Order: sequence, then C-alpha cells, then structure tokens
Amino acid sequence: MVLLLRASTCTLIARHVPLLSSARLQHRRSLFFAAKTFSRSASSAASKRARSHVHASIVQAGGITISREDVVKEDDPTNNVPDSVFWKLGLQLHRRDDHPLGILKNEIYKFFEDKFPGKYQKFDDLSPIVSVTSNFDDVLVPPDHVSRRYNDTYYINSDTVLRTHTSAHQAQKLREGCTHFLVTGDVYRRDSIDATHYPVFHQMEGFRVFSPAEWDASGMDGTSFALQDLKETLEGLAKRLFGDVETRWVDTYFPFTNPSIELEIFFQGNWLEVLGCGVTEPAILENNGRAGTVAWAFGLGLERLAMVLFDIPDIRLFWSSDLRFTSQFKAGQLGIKFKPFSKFPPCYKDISFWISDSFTENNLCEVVRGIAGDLAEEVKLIDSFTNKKGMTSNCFRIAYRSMERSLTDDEINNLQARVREEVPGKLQVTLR
Ligand code: FA5
Ligand code: MG
Repeated sequence: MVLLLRASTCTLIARHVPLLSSARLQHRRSLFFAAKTFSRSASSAASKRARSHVHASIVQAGGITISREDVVKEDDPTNNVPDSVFWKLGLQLHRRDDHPLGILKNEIYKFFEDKFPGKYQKFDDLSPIVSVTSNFDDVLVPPDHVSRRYNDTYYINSDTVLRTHTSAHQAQKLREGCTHFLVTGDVYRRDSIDATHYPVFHQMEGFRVFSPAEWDASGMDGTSFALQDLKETLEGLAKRLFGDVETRWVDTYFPFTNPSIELEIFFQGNWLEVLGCGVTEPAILENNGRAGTVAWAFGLGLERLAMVLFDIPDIRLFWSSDLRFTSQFKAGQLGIKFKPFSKFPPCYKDISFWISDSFTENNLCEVVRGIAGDLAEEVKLIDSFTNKKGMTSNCFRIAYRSMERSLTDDEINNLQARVREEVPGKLQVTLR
C-alpha cells in the first residue's frame, strides 16, 4: 500500500474495522493461501539443516560499525527498536549475488545498463540509520502524517530512525549532484504479520532528472514527458523480468510525487502491487539544487517481485539460512523456481483480551515477534465486539509455523504462554 494508506490502514485495523479494500484483502488472502502450497517433497536431505543464526552484537552497514547499544535502548522511551530487528541490520541480503534478492537487484541493474549504458549511478551500501529529516521532511511527508508515528516506524531516538523507505536518500543524492541513480537497501517498518509483510524488507529507488531541453523537443510539458518516460521505463523493466505479463497502472498518493501511480502485475489470478512511483514534487528539486528541472522516481519492493519470479511462497524464507533454501539459487540465474522442501502444518492459538485506547495491532505483532521470531506466520483479528459498558474485546488468532522443521506441542504452548504473560503489561490490555 502507499506510504499514506498503509499507515492509515494499520490504524483502521487497529480499531478493528477490516477496511482493507476487497481486492487487497483478496490479494493478501491469496498470498497467504499460497504459503500453504508447500509440496510434500521433504527429501532425505531434510536432516542436513544449516541453521547457524549467530547473533552478533556489532554489525557493519553503510560503511559504519553499529553496536547493539547504538540501536536498542530499552530504557529510552524515545527508542522502540527490538533485538529481533537489530539482528537484521548488516545482513544486507540484497548484496549477496546468489540470494534471490541479490540476483534480482543485479538483473534490474543490467536492464538499466543495457538501456542507458553508464548513465545510472548505483548505491547499495548506504546506512539504514537516517535522520527523521531525511526519511520524512526532505520528501515532504507532513509533520502529522501517520507514517511518522511510533506505531509505524522504528525510532532510535526522536531524531533518528531506521529508514522506512529508500526515498530517504533522494535529497542527499540530489545534493551530491546525482541526476540518474538507483538506491537499493533494507528498509524497516512496524507492520502486521503475514506471508507478504515482514518488518524488514528491501526496496530499490530509481530517480531520473530531465533538463528543459529534453522535454522541449518533444512538444510536451515537463510533467507529461517525465510521466510517459517513467511508464515506458517500468513497463520495459516488467517485460524484461516477467516476459509477457499483464500490467496495470493504479492512481495513488505519495507526498513526494504528483501524479503518483502504482504498478500492479497479474499473478496467479490476482493483481499484485509491486512498486510506487510518480513525477517528483518540484519543491524536492528546488530544495536540493535542481530548480527548473523535472524528475521521476520509483520505489519497488524487491521481495514482492522475487516472490513472483522465484515462486517463493512466504516472505520469511528470504531470511532462511537453511541450505535447502540457499543452495537452490545461483548468481545470475533469474529463471530458477524454488522447490519447497517441506510442508509443516501451522498451529493456531487464539488470544482474547479487553483492549484500551492505546492498543494497536502493530504493537501486538511486535510482542509476538519478539517471543516467537520467524515462527510467527500470521497474526489475525478474528473477532471483535463491544459490550454494553463500552468495553471492546478482541480475539486474535496466531499461526505458528516453521519453514524448516516440525514444531512440538510443548514448544508452541510455551511460546503462547509467554505471549499471554507479556501482552497485558506491554499493551495495557486485560486478558479474558
Ligand atoms: C514507498 O515506500 C514509496 N517510498 C515508494 C515511492 C518511491 C513512490 C518514489 C514514489 C516515488 P510503499 O509504502 O507503497 O511506497 O512501498 C513501495 C513498495 O514496497 C510496495 O509497492 C511493495 O512492493 C513494497 N512493500 C511495502 N510494504 C512492504 C512490506 N511490509 N513487506 C514487503 N514489501 C513491502
Ligand atoms: Mg504502496
């Protein structure tokens, strides 16, 4: 969803009004169902697991060293970064040439290189720790915009965040004099839990500046010229990645572009949103040394595209270090289809409580993820009612499932017991 709509939808969900559009709901559901289509081909190699989740307390990213203490500050009320997110910093999946995200990034690089040799500057190692100014103000996100809330964004302190999108680097790159650039990186959002949403994912930003001479010759105004070029470029990219695929453009809203559109791809019977883009707001160009020019920008979700291209049914798999996952992909090979190596059933546990005004679904997801990590497959509101006294009760169903092994009853009961233990204190709710 759009930056704006995404956050407000979360807020709406938090108020227990399932206002997701039916198409989007269907899309979410369909992908969720897709997550259940694991084949039964659990091979004898199943026993050869390589689960080496070594958690370092110091990571390298964007040319700097980041220690846990720099990012996770439990006693600081202006900080909301959990350990589970700190451990993802520095992994930089998009920089691994034999990882689906790295293979896809390289293929997009090739597309731009073939079409415009030597023209686009590429950045894939910019630090994900950015100022509130870069992430929001520089791209004209209004001060009261929902996406800035602690419910939606990971704050290190009140001035510094984990970037929520690669658009956080637009202004800086413009000021450095770049006119054609691609920025790839890990981005962070407090979000709901399901097969296509994860608190850390990867985006690629594209940006191109045009000078008046370029559109004058066409007889078009600058905005129409840039919009046409943007659409042609991205349709060309979609064709290169997917072959003859059905695409459509949907009008949307972003604070930093006008007009703003999203590209959807028809995949397995559903329209899948893969990127947002538009013609850059003139103020961004004016504020960063490019007055009088026109530009386009796009931000695409690498996981969304990679799930389609490689047949990867669940977004958590990208983080797997299981050899049965990682060994299936080879540098430079986009056509490979992922062969599911296991089909382990999910286990569902419900939790019901009386909510308070401050309760949000994102906060619940964070508690669940803090306890169950990637074993949490989905958290879903299944029932809500308000009694005569005006108290509202919610029932959430948590799906626990491992991509890599069977979970024991004891293990799941233990996780659920810890969720029940932490939820009342952390979320100010009363268990029923
Ligand atoms: C943005 O983040 C804008 N910065 C994109 C942009 C850039 C627009 C430049 C205009 C100009 P949005 O929130 O819609 O927009 O996210 C962009 C893409 O990231 C989505 O289309 C989707 O493919 C992907 N995405 C968004 N949220 C998630 C998530 N939780 N998990 C995985 N992928 C996601
Ligand atoms: Mg969107």
